[in-house]
Amino acid sequence: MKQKVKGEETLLKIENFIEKQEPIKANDKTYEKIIFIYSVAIKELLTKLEILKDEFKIFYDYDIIDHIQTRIKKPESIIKKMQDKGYELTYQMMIENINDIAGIRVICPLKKDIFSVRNLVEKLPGIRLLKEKDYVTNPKKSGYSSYHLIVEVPVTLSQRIIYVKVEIQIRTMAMDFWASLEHKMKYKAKGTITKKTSKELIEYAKIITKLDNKMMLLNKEV
Ligand code: 0O2
Repeated sequence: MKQKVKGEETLLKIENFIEKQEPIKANDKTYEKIIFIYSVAIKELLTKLEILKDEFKIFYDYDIIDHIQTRIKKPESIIKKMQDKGYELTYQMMIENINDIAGIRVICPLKKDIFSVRNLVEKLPGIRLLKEKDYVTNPKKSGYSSYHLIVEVPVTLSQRIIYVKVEIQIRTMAMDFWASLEHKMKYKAKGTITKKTSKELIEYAKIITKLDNKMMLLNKEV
């Protein structure tokens, strides 16, 4: 199991910083401090991923990553997710259970690049891989396809190093096109899209999978 050396802590363990049962209040000082630490974790990881992207371009003349997006989950989305999962609305429960407060999305040209990026992330010094879900090999019922990693990133502050969870979603440009539109549609329809629309979306996800496979073969031929 993961061993922490002296001077390292997880975000949860910080005494006098987050009181165990303190309720979440978006925009209070505790919230601001926690989100600051998540945003530093994103910066640290983004830099490492951008270096990988540029290294492949310059050394191997290969675009392994097309682009990278980052986001911090909005307080209302955090609270909704916690309510949906039945968690008590405390900072402790938030940090312990919501793994995608800090999110990085890596968009790759080809499907095979997803697995290469996953392997490169696993080898990044200092980064600890906690959990992974391969929705590329096994897409979700909705048709959703992406590779998810939950990693811990060391955030170096003046007095200590804190390990912070970040979710990395790795997908192709085609998968990203589908997922972004599907997410918007579902959000706009407030989760009440018709069976017909759902079926169509699943059908289009299958087309995207075929397209990704064909593009990979074509690229190999070229
Ligand atoms: P948003 O707005 O993107 O933040 P975990 O607790 O980590 O084990 P979790 O987070 O409950 O698991 O579920 P999972 O399957 O890992 O998915 C988390 C995120 O994947 C979602 O975050 C979406 O970003 C994306 N996702 C999962 N399923 C779908 C889907 O069917 N369609 C689309 N478009 N995206 C999906 P949020 O919090 O739902 O949303």
